[in-house]
Amino acid sequence: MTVKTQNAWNRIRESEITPESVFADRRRILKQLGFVGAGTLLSSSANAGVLDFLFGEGDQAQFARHALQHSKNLTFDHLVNGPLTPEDKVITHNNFYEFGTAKTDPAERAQGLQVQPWQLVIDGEVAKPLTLDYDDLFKLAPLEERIYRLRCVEAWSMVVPWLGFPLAALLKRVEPTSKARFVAFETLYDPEQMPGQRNRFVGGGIDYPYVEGLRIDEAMNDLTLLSVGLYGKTLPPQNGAPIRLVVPWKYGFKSIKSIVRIRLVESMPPTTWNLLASNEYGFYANVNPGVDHPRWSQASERRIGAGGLLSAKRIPTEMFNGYGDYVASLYQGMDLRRYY
Ligand SMILES: Nc1nc2c(c(=O)[nH]1)N[C@H]1C(S)=C(S)[C@@H](COP(=O)(O)O)O[C@H]1N2
Ligand SMILES: [Mo]
Repeated sequence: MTVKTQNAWNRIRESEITPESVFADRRRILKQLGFVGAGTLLSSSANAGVLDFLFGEGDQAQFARHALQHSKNLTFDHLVNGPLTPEDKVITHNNFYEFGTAKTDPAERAQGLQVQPWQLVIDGEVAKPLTLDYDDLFKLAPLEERIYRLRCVEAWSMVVPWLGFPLAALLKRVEPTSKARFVAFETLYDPEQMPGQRNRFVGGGIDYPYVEGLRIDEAMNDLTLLSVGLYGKTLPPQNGAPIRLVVPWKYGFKSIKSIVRIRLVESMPPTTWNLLASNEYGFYANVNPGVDHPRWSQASERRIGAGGLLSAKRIPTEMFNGYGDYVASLYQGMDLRRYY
């Protein structure tokens, strides 16, 4: 349920995160319509009503987030090299192509996402299939805060305090059969709510729904998290409300958002970015500074801090994003150049 609120973030929203070109364009339109003279501030209170009328900003109520009870899991903290990425950056610099391909699109366009009711189905090669409602998502296991690095294949990274529980806790409950060798994930398909699913250009050419997958041993690894929140509260839509995957040793595109189905399967499931460009994105997608993306190096990354992406410092990228102690054994004997 969305609730209209007027918090500080909402008030600074227009000037902070609207791309400069869009901002200038609105100004031009308003000027042509005779609403503002040169030098008039677009967001002045005198023009606010006109803005609401023209662009519906007044209806774009902020998605309501709730505080979540949790404990802190410090097990992996020693692997986090550097300060947290500030919350305002984590929730305004996003990849969620269902809402558009620009980094600011999800925060601007996803605020109305309906997450209640929600259904998450877990089925396939399991003894006890399960259907979860919205409230169930928060009761499956005790919620932990885990601070993880997130490394996007585009060579930027963040440090995020997620709230969630191990995917393994959910998988154990449905009792995978001996045939279950992979886990397939699927994002909500709802073109009415997701403009990128209505229009191929807006959605970056992806065939929706967005799908992802893990090998079962990767899925059962301690690090693999189902996240229902960040920074102490439920997830905002742009970060994958109400529930998303977080796999910190893999490129960010494996961490699929707004999940409606988890299916245990016998053979390797198709994955969205691999379907789109198999020479650029593999099934495994382990962070690996030694294997470059065909169009750019993966040797270093820009860590997004208080200044955002533009002032972000370049730092060396670590094998398995620094989580090798926990996951390198999963890939023993595998040629990671071939299985990228
Ligand atoms: N359904 C869906 N999940 C997605 C994406 C997407 O476009 N659609 N983008 C992925 C990519 S490329 C990254 S880097 C992360 C970004 O997560 P964040 O916006 O919470 O930082 O989400 C991943 N999950
Ligand atoms: Mo990404």
